[in-house]
Amino acid sequence: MTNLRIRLKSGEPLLGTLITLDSPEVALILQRAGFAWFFLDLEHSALLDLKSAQRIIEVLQPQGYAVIRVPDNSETWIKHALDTGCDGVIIPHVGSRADAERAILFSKYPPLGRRSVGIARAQGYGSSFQDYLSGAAERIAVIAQIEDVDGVENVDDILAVEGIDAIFIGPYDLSGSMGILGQLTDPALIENVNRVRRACHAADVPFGIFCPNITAMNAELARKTSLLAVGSDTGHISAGAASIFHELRPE
Ligand code: 3PY
Repeated sequence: MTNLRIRLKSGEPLLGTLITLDSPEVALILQRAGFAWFFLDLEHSALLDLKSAQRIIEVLQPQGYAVIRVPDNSETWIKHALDTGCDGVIIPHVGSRADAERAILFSKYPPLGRRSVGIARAQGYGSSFQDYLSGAAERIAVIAQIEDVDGVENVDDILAVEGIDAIFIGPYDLSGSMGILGQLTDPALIENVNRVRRACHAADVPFGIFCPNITAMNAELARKTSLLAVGSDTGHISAGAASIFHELRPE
């Protein structure tokens, strides 16, 4: 399968969803439903840890792309996450050039960064060690999440950092940082999202966004957005179950 970095560059939309449950089965069901990439949310889920994330990645690859959102932009989290063999990392709250440079420093092997060398699933537990080391720069996507006003203000500086493979908007946190938490249709939020979108297009860097629902996702698809995540595993289960009761017609 084409690696995630190359796939992102193709500009063809990639549809995914958030994974928050410690369940390879649920992830597999969502993959069979059609999702192509998976946003494993270690920033927020109390159920996912690196071990459960790796088990989920094992069932999703190679048919799908699995990306870990690390809890923070730290060397320890990023190197542990990448050693699971995921296809990329999402770094939350990238607000400045310095934040973007840190993410690259910790995600890329030398000479671009200083990721240290482990012997884990990513490296085939040693069996494909050299291949992984030489292919990692080409294969692993580093996705910077812009979800604060600072990130919007500094988007051009963030995009200028070599190694940033895509930008992904967190609309909820962005709305919170603007003082309009959860108001995702507010024109001021939409303008900030579009500002980042325009900067990504100008820099030829893939643009992505979290979509709370299918209406938002269709609107993004119409705009040819590259990287889309709609809803979450728990949300899909909940909506599926609720639809039974909405449509129930007792005699
Ligand atoms: C947000 O909307 O803030 C998110 O981080 C969702 O990915």
